[in-house]
Amino acid sequence: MMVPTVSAAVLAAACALSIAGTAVFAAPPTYYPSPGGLAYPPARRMNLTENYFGTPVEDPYRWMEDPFSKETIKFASQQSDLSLKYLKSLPDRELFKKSFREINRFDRYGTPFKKGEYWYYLANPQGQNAQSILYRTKDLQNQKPEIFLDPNTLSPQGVDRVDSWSFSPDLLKFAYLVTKNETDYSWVGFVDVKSKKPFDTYLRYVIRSMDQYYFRWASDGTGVTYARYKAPKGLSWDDAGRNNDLFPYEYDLLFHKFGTSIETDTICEESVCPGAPSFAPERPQPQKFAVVDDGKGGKIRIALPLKKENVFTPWAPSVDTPEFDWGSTKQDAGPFDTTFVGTAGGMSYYRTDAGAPRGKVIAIPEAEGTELRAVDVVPQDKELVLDQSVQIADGALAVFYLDNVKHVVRVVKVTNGTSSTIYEFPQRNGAATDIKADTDLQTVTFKYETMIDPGTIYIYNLSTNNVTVFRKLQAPAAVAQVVFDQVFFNSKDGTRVPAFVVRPKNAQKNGRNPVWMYGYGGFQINVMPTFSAFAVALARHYGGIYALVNIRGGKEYGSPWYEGGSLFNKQNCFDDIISAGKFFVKEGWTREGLLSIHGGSNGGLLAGAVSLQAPGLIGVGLADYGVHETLRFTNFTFGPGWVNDYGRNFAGKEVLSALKWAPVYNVKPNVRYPAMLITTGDHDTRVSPLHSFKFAAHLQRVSHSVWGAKPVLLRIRELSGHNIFSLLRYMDTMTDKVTFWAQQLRVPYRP
Ligand SMILES: *[C@@H]1O[C@H](CO)[C@@H](O)[C@H](O)[C@H]1NC(C)=O
Ligand SMILES: *[C@@H]1O[C@H](CO)[C@@H](O)[C@H](O)[C@H]1NC(C)=O
Ligand SMILES: *[C@@H]1O[C@H](CO)[C@@H](O)[C@H](O)[C@H]1NC(C)=O
Ligand SMILES: *[C@@H]1O[C@H](CO)[C@@H](O)[C@H](O)[C@H]1NC(C)=O
Ligand SMILES: *[C@@H]1O[C@H](CO)[C@@H](O)[C@H](O)[C@H]1NC(C)=O
Ligand SMILES: CC(=O)N[C@H]1CO[C@H](CO)[C@@H](O)[C@@H]1O
Repeated sequence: MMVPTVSAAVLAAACALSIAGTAVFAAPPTYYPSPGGLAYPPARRMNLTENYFGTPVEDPYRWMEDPFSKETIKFASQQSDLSLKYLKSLPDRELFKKSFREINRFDRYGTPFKKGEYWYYLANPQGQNAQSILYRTKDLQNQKPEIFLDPNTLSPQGVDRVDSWSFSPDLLKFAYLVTKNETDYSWVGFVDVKSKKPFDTYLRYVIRSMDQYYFRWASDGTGVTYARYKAPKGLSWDDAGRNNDLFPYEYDLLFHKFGTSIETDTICEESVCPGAPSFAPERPQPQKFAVVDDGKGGKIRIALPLKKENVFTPWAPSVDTPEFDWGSTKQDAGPFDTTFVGTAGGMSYYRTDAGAPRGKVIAIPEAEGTELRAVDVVPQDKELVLDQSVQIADGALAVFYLDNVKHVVRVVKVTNGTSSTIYEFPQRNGAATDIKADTDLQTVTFKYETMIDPGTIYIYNLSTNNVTVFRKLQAPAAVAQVVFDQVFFNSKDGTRVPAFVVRPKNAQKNGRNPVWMYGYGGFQINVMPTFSAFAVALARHYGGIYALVNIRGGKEYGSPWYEGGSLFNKQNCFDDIISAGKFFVKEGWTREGLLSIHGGSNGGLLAGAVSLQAPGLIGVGLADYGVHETLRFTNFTFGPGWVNDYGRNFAGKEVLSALKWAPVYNVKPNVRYPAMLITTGDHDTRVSPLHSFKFAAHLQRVSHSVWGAKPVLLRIRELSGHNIFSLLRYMDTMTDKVTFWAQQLRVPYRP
């Protein structure tokens, strides 16, 4: 969940922007019929021009920002009918879908963890369930564990995924949090651990997080404290999420007493919330600061984040739909990214970038006072980037480094303020995922996978100082026909950028291979080489090359990699992936026009912007749930939390910088743009569908000014939002994309 960083005063300033009416209204383009007989629904243009710091900017489709207007609803439903009809008519759709399902047919497991006498873990037998099932067993070797909770029974199409959970301190009760129709609204249910029977009621409109900041058991066992969004106006619970009015910073902390109705849940005060955190989220926190070595002989003062328990995302995306974890669990990027690791021996450990662009672990005494002196316990490495760290015992941490975007896993012993490596995991060609540490057992469990190996789950045990294998996932047979590789190329400004590549073993450098590029590039999120059944299927059925490009904006090479791809440097993200495309052409793998770009959310913006900037190079743009309206984004749902990446729309230089690449404001007449499939969901509470609506309307309009324009489809998925966690729905949406892609690039299906 993105934490907003903009204060109310700042938002008010943003709203003071005036609407001027003086700019020249663009002449309507020449009228050519739409491609393939596609009759785009008409979209009214308003005469509306806004003046941003002296630059007039037209916004003719402003009316689409109102999700409740009849006009918007009609526009959306006509676009939806048009795109669905088109996509359903594509050949090979059923063939691909069937085969993709087969390629996904292998037993999936999450990493195990222990609570009381049971081990718990997720599994999706043969990948045939929409959602993984939570099993438990007293003996990990037992091949016939009992089902503890089956999310597939919770909603008709298995859309609703159990997202996180929490055991009561006495381990007798279990609460699980479910994302509702892929939105950011959740509900919570309760289970009696012993009998596995549900009890009490369901909580609604709950914030999608169960860390102790938002969810806590009453110490006397009588109820729970939880964070609840204001219910959206005019919508029933069943419809919640179908609008723009989820304001992530407007919520209450409530106490729910077991045995009572949620209608009587009370807003939390110290007196009514037994065992609740001693703070309510909206009240000011006692802020602690630490003084950290800046690495150059000086000191920096940093704010410390709240101490959170070893929070993990139990339903790790790598179990089911790796491509769709669009930064949902990452906190907003501050000037120095600092995260809590653990507490031991009177010290607290934090991972930070302060004074260490590649990251380090610092220790701070557990003392009173607000300005505490930190010591570096795991200093910055000369080359590797310290991605994350977890505590496994009083004096032991597991440290996950990045070596050119591949994980190096080490265990370090910490004594008297310094550390030494006691164990290094032998593999270093992939990604460590689904990491869980347990300081009682003194273990860390993780999965180690690559793009063509679904991975093996390991349990590292401090007392043996070695790993044992919990499960090895069996790769589908089709992986025998592909190779996995990493390449490096230079971007426009000379920066060396890596890309992971999955390609058919027999691919020749004959310029005839279609290339599918994927990127994200933002919010300090690293794109790791996790298993991709899709990359395998693409190679198998279309001879396609899948390239996961580690463009700037993530932290693949530490904090400078993020700074180099955000705010005034955002254009570097686009240049990086365009340079990747040129590299694949130059190397002889493909040719101009046979390349495509795909991304979601911030990566949807990438796909949109790059399709506009490199129309000859890119043949198809696939922009999912994208942020295309990067001038007015702070006005909608989670937008205020994104200003570190896109700029603040009340700050002159930042607006003028964003204006150069903002997709909605850069569609030009007389350009033959790539074929575009713009996907959004009617329940996207994170990035409102209006971003995609406006972008599609602009593209469809200018396509009438170009002879031979390519199709522009706006696909609006139903009961769908930003959190796609159902394996079956993931397969559906990838089938839409790949069949459109193949038709547009004229790539035949190979049975
Ligand atoms: C947000 O919406 C309000 C109401 O439509 C408008 O007055 C304001 O200018 C918008 N603010 C921004 C930053 O777009
Ligand atoms: C657009 O609005 C402005 C200001 O109200 C007006 O001067 C102009 O004539 C209008 N243009 C069109 C094409 O209606
Ligand atoms: C711990 O480190 C401090 C400072 O470096 C040193 O003075 C002290 O002797 C050390 N203690 C032990 C037990 O090594
Ligand atoms: C860790 O190793 C010790 C010593 O072999 C063993 O007793 C313990 O059960 C192991 N822990 C786990 C979680 O496997
Ligand atoms: C550690 O475990 C691995 C795999 O279980 C095994 O191959 C290796 O020999 C072990 N190493 C030691 C030092 O025991
Ligand atoms: C398809 C699906 O699962 N839809 C669900 C959306 O959310 C409502 C309210 O939770 C459920 O009733 C629907 O089943």
